[in-house]
Amino acid sequence: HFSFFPGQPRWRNRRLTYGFLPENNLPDTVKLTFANAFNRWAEVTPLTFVQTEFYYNANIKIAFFSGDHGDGEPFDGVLGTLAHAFSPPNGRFHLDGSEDWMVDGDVSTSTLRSAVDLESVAVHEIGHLLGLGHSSVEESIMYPTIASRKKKVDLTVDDIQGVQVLY
Ligand code: TQI
Ligand code: ZN
Ligand code: ZN
Repeated sequence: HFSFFPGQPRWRNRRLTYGFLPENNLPDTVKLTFANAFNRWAEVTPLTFVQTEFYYNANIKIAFFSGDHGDGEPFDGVLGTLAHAFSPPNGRFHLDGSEDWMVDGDVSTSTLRSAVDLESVAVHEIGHLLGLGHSSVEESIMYPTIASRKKKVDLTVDDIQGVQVLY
């Protein structure tokens, strides 16, 4: 079953902007992966997600960092913590730059056993950004474990019911 953060925080506006840390210089394939992940949630809510070039003014700020990056939750290198996102209306969405991120159409990392599917992690973290906690339903996107290399991007009834309580 789905859960929320204490106090059930949620966004008050339906149009949310997201931006990428300029220094990360992300390729279009990676940006498209995030756009696809946002779309999965947009399809089942009244929310729309719009990319903005103005990272510092965006509602949701997406950045890849390695190790200590100044928010008290340092990343730990390969595997372990992959990413973290904060509850509304914080909007910080950080990913561990030390992972071997797997992106559709990118063959360079596909043979590494530690590779982690970027879209799967993004769909999960966006759930947190929107106000969802973890779910006890094993098939759900918000269940707190995922096999590395596995692709898990389809929202389940549990995820949809949870997010529709908020929006
Ligand atoms: N990051 C944890 C997560 O997103 C961070 C975390 C732990 C957390 N407890 C939390 C965030 C409570 C919000 C509320 O769950 S992670 C998975 C999964 C991680 C884990 O790097 O361990 C995914 C990131 F679900 F597979 F375990 C993405 Cl998909
Ligand atoms: Zn962080
Ligand atoms: Zn989680």
